[in-house]
Amino acid sequence: MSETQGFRSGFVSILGRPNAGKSTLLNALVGQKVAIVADKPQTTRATIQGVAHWPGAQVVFLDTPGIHAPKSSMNRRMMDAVRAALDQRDLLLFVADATLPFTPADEHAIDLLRQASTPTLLLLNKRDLVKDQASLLPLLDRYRQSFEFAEYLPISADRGAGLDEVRAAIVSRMPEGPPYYPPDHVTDQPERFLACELVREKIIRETHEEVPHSVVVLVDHWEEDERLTRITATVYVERTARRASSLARAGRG
Ligand SMILES: Nc1nc2c(ncn2[C@@H]2O[C@H](COP(=O)(O)OP(=O)(O)OP(=O)(O)O)[C@@H](O)[C@H]2O)c(=O)[nH]1
Ligand SMILES: [Mg+2]
Repeated sequence: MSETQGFRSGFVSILGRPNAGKSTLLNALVGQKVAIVADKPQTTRATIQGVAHWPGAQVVFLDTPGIHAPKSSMNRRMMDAVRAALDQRDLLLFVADATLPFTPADEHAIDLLRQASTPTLLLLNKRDLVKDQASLLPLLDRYRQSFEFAEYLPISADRGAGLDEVRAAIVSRMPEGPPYYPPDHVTDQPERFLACELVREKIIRETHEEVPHSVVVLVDHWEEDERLTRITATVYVERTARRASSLARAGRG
């Protein structure tokens, strides 16, 4: 009997419209924060890998930018990243916001699923914000009319509600195979990128209007001693009048 017999492993992409809660779900499934989260659309700009190590299974998740009609070159790059995340996946998770009605923009997002022909779970997120859970049924039906999902699960990624069912639905669809990564591998993001992302998250959360979308954060200095990691980063915004510098300090361990 081989060592990996019965072990399951596979690749799963998390897709959906901006602000649906994809990155929140990634963090919840992986069990730690690998992607930044904010209540503004287009928080995630590139695909972010997060690896979940569960008993008997390893799942390599890819979080993606929200599906939207691209208007700028950055938006086009974001949509290229979404399309790339559809390739060679064992399963897709389509995250939708339970508090919003079904619109043509949802139909447009689902068009991408049609091109992929990969089994897809519909995860109707933010169910904690819906007082009357029965009202979710017509919305689920509307999604069902548009596309034949493999399963329909109302969840709250934020609160962890319904995630046991999600994990079970994912694992049951992973092929048998050995783990792809060692147990301590959680993300492919370099520490420096994560530091920049955490600064960007705070800026997105604290600013409004055009600022959140024009922010770029770059690390200038990275200094580690036994107790502390000192990180100096510069925050760039599109207009020079808004240029600012920030010093972020993070404790280690
Ligand atoms: N009430 C509630 N809020 C949630 C839930 N899941 C996510 N949110 C909030 O929804 C907002 C968007 O969450 P994100 O995880 O950044 O959404 P996203 O789909 O990754 O967004 P983009 O990266 O911009 O496409 C944040 O304010 C989250 O805290 C949930 O289950 N319940
Ligand atoms: Mg995101």
